[in-house]
Amino acid sequence: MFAFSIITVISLVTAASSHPLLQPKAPCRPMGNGTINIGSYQLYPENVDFDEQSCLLCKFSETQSQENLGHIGALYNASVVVYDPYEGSVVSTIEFANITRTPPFHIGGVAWDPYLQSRDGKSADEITILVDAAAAHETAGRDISGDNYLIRYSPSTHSVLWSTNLTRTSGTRYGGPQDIEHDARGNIYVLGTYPGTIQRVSRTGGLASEWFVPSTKPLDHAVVGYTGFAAVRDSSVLLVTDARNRSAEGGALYTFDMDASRGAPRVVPIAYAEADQVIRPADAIYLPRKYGGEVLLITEHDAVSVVRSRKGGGGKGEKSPSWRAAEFLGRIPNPTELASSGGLVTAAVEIGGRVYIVEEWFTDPLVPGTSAGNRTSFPLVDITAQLDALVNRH
Ligand SMILES: *[C@@H]1O[C@H](CO)[C@@H](O)[C@H](O)[C@H]1NC(C)=O
Ligand SMILES: *[C@@H]1O[C@H](CO)[C@@H](O)[C@H](O)[C@H]1NC(C)=O
Ligand SMILES: *[C@@H]1O[C@H](CO)[C@@H](O)[C@H](O)[C@H]1NC(C)=O
Ligand SMILES: *[C@@H]1O[C@H](CO)[C@@H](O)[C@H](O)[C@H]1NC(C)=O
Ligand SMILES: *[C@@H]1O[C@H](CO)[C@@H](O)[C@H](O)[C@H]1NC(C)=O
Ligand SMILES: CC(=O)N[C@H]1CO[C@H](CO)[C@@H](O)[C@@H]1O
Repeated sequence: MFAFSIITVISLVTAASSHPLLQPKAPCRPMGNGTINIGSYQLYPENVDFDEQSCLLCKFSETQSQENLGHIGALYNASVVVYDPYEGSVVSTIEFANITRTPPFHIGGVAWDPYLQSRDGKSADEITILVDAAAAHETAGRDISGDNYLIRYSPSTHSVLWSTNLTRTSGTRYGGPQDIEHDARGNIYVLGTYPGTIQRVSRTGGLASEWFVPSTKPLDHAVVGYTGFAAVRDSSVLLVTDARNRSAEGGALYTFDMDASRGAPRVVPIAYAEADQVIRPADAIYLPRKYGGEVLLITEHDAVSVVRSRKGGGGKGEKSPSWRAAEFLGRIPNPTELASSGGLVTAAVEIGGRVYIVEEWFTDPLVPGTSAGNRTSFPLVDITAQLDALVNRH
């Protein structure tokens, strides 16, 4: 498992939202079908988020990392590209002084906060950005040196609202933050992969608290644990994938209750139609809005696994899926032509009713003197038809 990073998820709204103010001004226009090719030199996207307020895509870019041992001080191109999927054009690129193209930094995730109340009749729009030290992802957690930061950014004023140093809380005990989520109460959650931790930060910034850290002493950070998380909109359910399954090959799925003062994982048993099936979480996970938080996409680099929450056990009138148990619906493979060129599936995103997978190339040689390889076009592959077929077949 090398150099994977991130993934973030942010666009789910249940049909019967209890927060009318949180609804977008108007639903984003439906997208036409087919792959979207984003023309942007050295974009190397890791993480994509669709902003329902502006209907723009916040595209996160980070350098692919060089695998050359002994050359870990590789160059980085950590920026956030704002992309208009309807016009098919890059709107702007957000760069951060002393972070963009500055070792050791990656940008580990970008997430639009879906819970901001509108102020003065104007919709508020803020995004949370995770800046992480690259070494952890290049060494599968053996080297967790370097600082990690959370940045709160306002796209409307083009300014950094605050930033906080996550390493002040984690120290040298655990590392590899790579995903962000928000809850309705104004908390930001940061997932760490080595060996699987969750920090919590207030929407107004300040020092991160340790919301979940395994009780194992000493902690072994040379272990690949949590890979991605996804919060069910308007619910306290936070889904977390783990690369480990202590009883079998493959990974595991957990829920956490975001109303709790401390996080506690609870296994989500998954029913498989065939005995040898298992999820293999490798990167981001995603709950497409069109399925109301009931269908989860788990990216596995060579494919996307699709699982669904089983009905029942939700209590409180079951407004949102409980995720107390799940069923495996199937797997959508990465298209062969992309897989054979080295493309790996790292994230998924819904835009205007269609669902896409994000392709990353981790092993392209760097263009000398810059932070990334020479690609100029990056596909978002439309998997809507395959996904609908899997969901409707079962
Ligand atoms: C995609 O769009 C084309 C042209 O609008 C249409 O003919 C085709 O049926 C669509 N395919 C799917 C799978 O929606
Ligand atoms: C960036 O780093 C340089 C050199 O350390 C420093 O002088 C400058 O103030 C920093 N800029 C910001 C925006 O932090
Ligand atoms: C961030 O926190 C770490 C751990 O406390 C510390 O070593 C580092 O200097 C801090 N970074 C900055 C810029 O203060
Ligand atoms: C690990 O996999 C086995 C077999 O597929 C399954 O029964 C078990 O629930 C899984 N454990 C976790 C924690 O998901
Ligand atoms: C891009 O890089 C690859 C691998 O280094 C190389 O084979 C290819 O010719 C390059 N393409 C361009 C347009 O420079
Ligand atoms: C997406 C992005 O930020 N691309 C930039 C990466 O950095 C190079 C300079 O090294 C720019 O030319 C790219 O536009």
